[in-house]
Amino acid sequence: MLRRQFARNAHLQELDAACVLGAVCFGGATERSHRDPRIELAIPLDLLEHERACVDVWLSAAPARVERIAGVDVATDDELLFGCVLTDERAAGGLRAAARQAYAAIFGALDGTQCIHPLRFWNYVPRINQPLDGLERYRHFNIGRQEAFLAARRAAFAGAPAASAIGTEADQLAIYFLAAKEAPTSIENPRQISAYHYPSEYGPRSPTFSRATLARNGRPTLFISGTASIVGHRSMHPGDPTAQTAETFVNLRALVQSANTKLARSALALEHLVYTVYVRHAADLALIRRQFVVEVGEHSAAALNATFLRGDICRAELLVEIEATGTAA
Ligand code: 3EB
Repeated sequence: MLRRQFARNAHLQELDAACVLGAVCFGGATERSHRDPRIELAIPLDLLEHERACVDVWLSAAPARVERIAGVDVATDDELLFGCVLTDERAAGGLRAAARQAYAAIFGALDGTQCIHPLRFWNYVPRINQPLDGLERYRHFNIGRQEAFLAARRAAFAGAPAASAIGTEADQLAIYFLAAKEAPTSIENPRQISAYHYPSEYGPRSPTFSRATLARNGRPTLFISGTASIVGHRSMHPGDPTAQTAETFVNLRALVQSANTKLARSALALEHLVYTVYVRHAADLALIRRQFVVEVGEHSAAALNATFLRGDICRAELLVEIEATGTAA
């Protein structure tokens, strides 16, 4: 379902272009060496390791078609759907309204397709940690997002899709997502309070996401949400990027274990997942990468394919956030 490529030596010739739903580029524009992606989106975050842009290519099993519904670009083969929406905050009337409108448009679009069940949302939020009217901008985003889920009668608590929310320096709120015909199974982490039940000290409305989802279309695919050094609801190891990375992996391991329990076999392994690592301070890269390699193995597919990006994380004390995706063996 996901192919990760480094653009300058992408070898996507063997891919059937008709089955490419979308391509997401990090670290600059690509050279379009991949063939005719259905939707192409550039996320304005700097790559910390590779000189070449990195491209995540989302594939379906059958030929896809592209549509634009209510301002939302979608590509679908009727089993799986990739979509994205960019929202100008000023035009929307603020970040909270931008989040609400973006999600309302997405749900409106999904309601008109065969793929009504969102699996995974990626949220790139301009200046996520800055204050706005006495409240952190991330918390405004959470209000608008939850309002949209509730207004659309979508699961905003148990059963919510997986997600991540990362800060950018861009002007637009960028959201992309995958949805499917089959509803996914949501997975929570026994070490963490569900984010949708966070106490109000983290904002008036809780974040709307599950810790992971397991999609059952074809071979099961696990989508692990952005995962950080949080135990219960508290941030752990402030100021220590190595310990935060290690704690994050205790959480990731717990999620992979839960997924394997649901699948009733050990089909998913940490060292075979595809990771994106968001690093708050570029100067911490070496320490975070060293611990990452300790966790996944130096010569693993995971170490080879991981992408390290400079990005802001939604609590000021968090120095690293890690997301992962993997298809069951
Ligand atoms: C956390 O566990 C860290 O608001 O969509 C991770 C994944 C986080 C998703 C979101 C936020 C989000 O609370 C932050």
